[in-house]
Amino acid sequence: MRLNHNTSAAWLRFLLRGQPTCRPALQVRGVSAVQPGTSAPDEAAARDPHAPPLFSRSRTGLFFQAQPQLKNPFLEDPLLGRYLRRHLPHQAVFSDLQAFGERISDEVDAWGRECEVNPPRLVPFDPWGRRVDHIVTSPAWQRMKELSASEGLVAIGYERSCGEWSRVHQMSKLFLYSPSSGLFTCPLAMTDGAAKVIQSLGVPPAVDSAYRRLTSRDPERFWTSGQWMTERRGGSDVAAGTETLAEPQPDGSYRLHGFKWFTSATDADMTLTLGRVVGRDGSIPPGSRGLSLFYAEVRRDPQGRLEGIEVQRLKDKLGTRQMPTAELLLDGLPAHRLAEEGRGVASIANMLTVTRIHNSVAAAAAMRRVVQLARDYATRRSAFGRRLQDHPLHLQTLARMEVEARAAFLLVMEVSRLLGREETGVASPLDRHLLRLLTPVLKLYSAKQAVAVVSEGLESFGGQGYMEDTGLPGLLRDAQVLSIWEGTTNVLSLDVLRCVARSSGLVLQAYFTQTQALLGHASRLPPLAPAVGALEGALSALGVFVEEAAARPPSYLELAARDLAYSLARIYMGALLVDHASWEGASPSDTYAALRWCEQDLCPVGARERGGHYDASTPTCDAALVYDKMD
Ligand code: MFK
Repeated sequence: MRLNHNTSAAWLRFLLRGQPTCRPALQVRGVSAVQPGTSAPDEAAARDPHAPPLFSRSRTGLFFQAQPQLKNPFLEDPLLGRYLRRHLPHQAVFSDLQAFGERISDEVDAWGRECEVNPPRLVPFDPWGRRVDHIVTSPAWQRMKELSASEGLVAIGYERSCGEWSRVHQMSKLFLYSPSSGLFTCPLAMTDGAAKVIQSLGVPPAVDSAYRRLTSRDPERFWTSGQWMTERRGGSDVAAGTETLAEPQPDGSYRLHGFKWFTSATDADMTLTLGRVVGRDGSIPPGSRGLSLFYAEVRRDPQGRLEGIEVQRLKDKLGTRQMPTAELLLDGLPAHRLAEEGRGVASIANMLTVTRIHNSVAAAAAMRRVVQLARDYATRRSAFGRRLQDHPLHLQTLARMEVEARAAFLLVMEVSRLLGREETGVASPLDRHLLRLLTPVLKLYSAKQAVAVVSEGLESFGGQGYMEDTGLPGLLRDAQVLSIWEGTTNVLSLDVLRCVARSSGLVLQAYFTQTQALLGHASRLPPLAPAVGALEGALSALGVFVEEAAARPPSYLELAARDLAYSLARIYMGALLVDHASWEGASPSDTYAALRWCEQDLCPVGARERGGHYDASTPTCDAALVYDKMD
């Protein structure tokens, strides 16, 4: 390529820009380029000329990089503040979040770190050879349980002191807590899910006391729950994967026999799990309709001993190491059936909704945390003669991360709002359809965003982002699980198709109606016009796809499922950003975020359809590509 004079002059100017021509680097006995903006220049300038040289055997140099500081995560999040000011302007909620944010930066974050460096371990035998299967957790993990109770991290959702906005209050609090929680948000998600299932079954007498414990603010009474769904045959295909058998007992209870392959937060006090009730004639009901829902207490005496459970081993995981995840042999575990026989999967549907929202809170919170730390670090770290915050390219990268974090946050709050409306009996049919559709969409999309944003965030700390003892790599390892548990991206994409089909398209109708409503006010505001235009275009492309899809074979829709879910996510997130920016209390940065978000391909399913990605020939071509052979 030949450069013309103007172009090469421009490149030359770029290359020379920022070179410290009029600001010579300090030269201290062989140590050059001490960066301004750090403590080193002043110290170096004040050095005694007779002092021993830097980096001699007794000295390690004067420069130490200032580390990123975690400040009160509530006060550091203007979007959360504005969102609450708009929708939930209760002083009590602000005070609660501010005080909790203070606690997180002052003490809780350090406990979370302790959970990471002092992970749980299994003690299978006592000194005299008796099997005890004791899961030893750190004192910090136990403090997290007390904190969760006293801060009402589950209770808020059930006390409902903010009415239909109570879930927004609860999820805001979890959003602040999650990255500092040492993964205690995992047992909280399952605890919340279990409470929700029990509540939706009318709180059967057998679990009344358990329900009150799960939703208690008293650390002495508070219980956590497990959610044992995964067996060796599989995690996604629960119907085919569940081999656990439930033997009816004369008193109406059951004994469970099976092998649970992935039981997270195994130190929980109780669990909900699935099994197949053995008939009088020894028959075992097959398939999804053969699954029933059971409640079991994990620790049945004050010493916390297990009955009918053997812990095979603790899992060796990429992340979430703070939390015990075990393989369990159920060998006659006493249990109660909670719902009608064969209604197991349908009965836990509420749990899936709640835990998937928690998963998304964790995803949005991980993004928010890494952006907060990265932007703080950019004020402390200098390179090439300037602070990182003064490098436009670095700032652009942080701004792109910020846009992703904002979009995810707004969708998390939207789905939490819908859940709150449903639970307080004020949800319209449109709200209920939206909740069903947006829950898997939110979960699958925010999890992917979290991995990408946290990975990008680590890069902004340079090599330090890769160092375990900074605590930063753990953010990435923990984010990676978010797209896997509680339904993988593809399983959730298929769930989107399923709820469209089961509602005869009503969930999509609700989606189009609500998205247009969100754009309504903004369409009159000129600064938002490009974003509104892009969203209207994307919505219309989506409409065309949906209309034509009705005549397509299931195989076509299955191939389109992931792109469809991504399109639903991007368009709805865009509409929420635009709606938020159109509120009179919004800031210019809210408008900027909406405009930036809407510059991407908002409807990938349209473009991919035009590219023939869902045609009948695609699986063959995909297989040929994936299994390409050496010539
Ligand atoms: C920080 C956050 C931490 C979060 C905690 C993480 C802890 C980790 C623990 C785990 O990972 S536990 C394992 C999680 N496993 C999954 O999420 C399983 C993924 N698989 C699915 O989601 C499958 O789609 C599912 C098992 C639900 C489907 O099974 P089936 O047997 O194909 O169910 P089917 O026949 O489609 O539906 C059965 C009933 O459930 C139907 O109701 P009806 O019988 O009344 O018609 C469905 O409508 C209903 N249903 C299914 N999925 C639903 C649902 N209802 C509402 N929402 C849903 N998502």
